[in-house]
Amino acid sequence: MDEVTISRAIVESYTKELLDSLQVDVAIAGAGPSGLTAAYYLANAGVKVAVFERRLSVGGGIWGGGMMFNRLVVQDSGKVILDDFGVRTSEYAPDYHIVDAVEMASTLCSQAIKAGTRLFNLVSVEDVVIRENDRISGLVLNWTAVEMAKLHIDPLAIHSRLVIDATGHACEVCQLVVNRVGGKLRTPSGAVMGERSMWAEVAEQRTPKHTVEVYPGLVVSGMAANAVFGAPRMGPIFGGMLLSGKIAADLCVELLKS
Ligand code: 48H
Repeated sequence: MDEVTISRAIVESYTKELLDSLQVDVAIAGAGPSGLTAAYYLANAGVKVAVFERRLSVGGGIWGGGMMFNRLVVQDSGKVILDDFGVRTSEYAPDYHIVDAVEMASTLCSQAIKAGTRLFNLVSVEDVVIRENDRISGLVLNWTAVEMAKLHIDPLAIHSRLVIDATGHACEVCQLVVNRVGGKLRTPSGAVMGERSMWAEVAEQRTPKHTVEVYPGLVVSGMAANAVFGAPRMGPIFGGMLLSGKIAADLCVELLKS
């Protein structure tokens, strides 16, 4: 085996995929449960989709389950989506299904990629691309290593017809729109309203409802949707994250038609 051939194979293959992702239909910031679910359904619908994930591992808050007990709970509506992915669940009580967090994280990731998602880990979204009509038209990216080392190195940008903010509690893309673009979000206050304390029942109802186009060209999903609209957190029940990812995908498919 020749080391240079191994290196060439890796560099060429990665670069080809990155080049092919400089213009996509949908760019997703964050590869947690909502981002991966959105990517899976988008890719299955034939949409060109790329996910950019800051961390080395994808799956966001799935892996650790509740307080490091690596199990999660989903409702019937979330189970339907896990069935689509081929993730096994076991019924604990009516409308409460237990899922192995490690199986869920690995399967969501594997299925999203097999469906055609381009997934770039170790890449952080540090800004948005904005156009005259104040439309979000892409993402500004840098290596996470650059971000961590605080190196003074300029980023690169990709263009997309739509962006999904699936960055979880921090709702980083929406924060960028408010703080850097000076944009008014489609929330009652126009700003990021901030996440509230835990109330699983209400939070789970609100996540799908808040999965909307929150700014022209920008859809918000998952925990970010609750954070942006001032809704409570829900703890380790993940049906809302999965449903939100699917709703975000369906919404993008509709928006791409216009
Ligand atoms: C690139 C980024 C950036 C960035 C962040 O936190 P996540 O798992 O998000 P969701 O919304 O899919 O799921 C939320 C869920 O995991 C959760 O935290 C719940 C249900 N909490 C309830 C509670 O009560 O606490 O994933 C977001 C991903 C992470 O992997 C981040 O590393 C990544 O987004 N990310 N990636 N550029 N600027 N910011």
